[in-house]
Amino acid sequence: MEKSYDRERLIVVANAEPYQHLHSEGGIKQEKLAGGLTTGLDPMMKNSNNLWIAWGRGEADFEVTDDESKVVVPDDEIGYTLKRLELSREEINGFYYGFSNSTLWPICHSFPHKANLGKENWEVYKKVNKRFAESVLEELRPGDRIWVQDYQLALVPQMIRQEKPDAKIAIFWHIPWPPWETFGIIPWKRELVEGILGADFIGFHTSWLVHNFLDTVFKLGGAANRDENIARLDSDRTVVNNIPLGIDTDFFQSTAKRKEEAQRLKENFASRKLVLGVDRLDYTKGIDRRIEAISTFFEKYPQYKGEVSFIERISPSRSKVKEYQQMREKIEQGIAEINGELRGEEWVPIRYFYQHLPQEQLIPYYLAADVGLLTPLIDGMNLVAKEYVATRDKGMLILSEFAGAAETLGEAIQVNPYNSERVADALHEALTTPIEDQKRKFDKMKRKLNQMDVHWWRDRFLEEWEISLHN
Ligand code: GDG
Repeated sequence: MEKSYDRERLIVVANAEPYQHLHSEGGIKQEKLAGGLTTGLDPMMKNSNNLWIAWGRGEADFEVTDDESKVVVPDDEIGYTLKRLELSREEINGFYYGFSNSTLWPICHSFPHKANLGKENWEVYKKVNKRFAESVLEELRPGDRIWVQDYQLALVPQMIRQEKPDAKIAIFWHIPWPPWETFGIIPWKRELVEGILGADFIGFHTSWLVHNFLDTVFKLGGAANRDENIARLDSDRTVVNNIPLGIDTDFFQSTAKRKEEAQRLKENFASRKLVLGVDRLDYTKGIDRRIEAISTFFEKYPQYKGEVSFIERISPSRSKVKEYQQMREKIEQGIAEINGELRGEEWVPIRYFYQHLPQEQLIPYYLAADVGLLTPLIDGMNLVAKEYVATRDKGMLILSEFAGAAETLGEAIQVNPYNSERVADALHEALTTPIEDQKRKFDKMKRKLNQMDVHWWRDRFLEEWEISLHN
């Protein structure tokens, strides 16, 4: 049965764009950007008259847009419209590197000591949120649904609501929502929560994040109904729900042609077993702790020397920020120490790659690895964990209990990423689990991932949003 929202135009508003345009030898080329948010939303935007509004940051982005800053993407299939906003250097520094990534990111991931609480960045954040809101208002037609994405745009729902009280607005928050005593540190906490509550409907990945958000509303003096998941501050009621982002399982399961590449990879590593970590460079991903755990593992279980190799694929991120450069150095030093101490003639304990790969090129790595080791200190979801499982029929997943994905992937070996002894034991357990048990666990996890894939997520979000409008 066709639902009313099938006919309505979807306007996604996100900081990140799904495609960027770059100069290449053969002219301007379009490149798909892989990040958690863009890989999740791109499939649901295709084949429609939908609109995505985002910051255009590719070097040739504005050479391909029309006089309304729009371009149709992707250029090789039926696409949708991408409208780009150009940000000045001052806006990029204050809004993106500043308030978004140096204030909200550390606070929401419960690293308050890393947060910059300077007022200047907050002022720029407000200004840029206003530009996004105005860009939506320019486009808005009756019946449109405005779906705001993530922490960079927290004020946009309320800014649109003030101009268009009847607009249909929702927001999905892709990163954690911290406990009150952490969120409360932000001097502009009330403005931020009021901004978000301009939406009719808010989605988080997990139930505990919904709980934290409702608690924040309550502590700010608002009404938070925990049975019906309803929040109200100085606003109309907003429904809050957990709808975990899924992946495009069909894409990850159509991997037959990648099996040969996976085989070649395996042969290159001169190891009986491979353990894989894939992360964006970030302190939340717990990469340095993982390196420590690998060292503990070889100390405690020396029988695996020469037998097991770790592959650490790190994708560059925020590389202009000094702290991220230092983090990279520390990780590389840790890896060099372990390799220097333990490596054999052919065998290398840790193979490290600092490079971003297009998503389809990650598949041979997923296929080649006997164990997936994803141990973020905290993560809204962690899509890589889901992708690793979806690609394979058997194997073992070791997953941080502080990743949102742990709420769905209960059959993974769940670990405290700070406890290197526990991670080392989990590795031993994973490497000795009989194939039949592995298959059983993977079968259960895959069933859930197939059922709760990215299309389910989109439909579920739109349905729940629709219901929230009528209650
Ligand atoms: C944020 C939250 C939340 C492609 N090539 C590489 C690579 N990709 C793709 C992966 C995956 C995505 O990027 C990474 O997603 P994650 O969820 O693992 O992590 P974040 O980028 O931190 O995403 C996160 C997500 O938003 C969605 O809501 O799950 O909690 O932090 O699809 O296939 N990833 C890496 N290297 C590559 O070369 N690491």
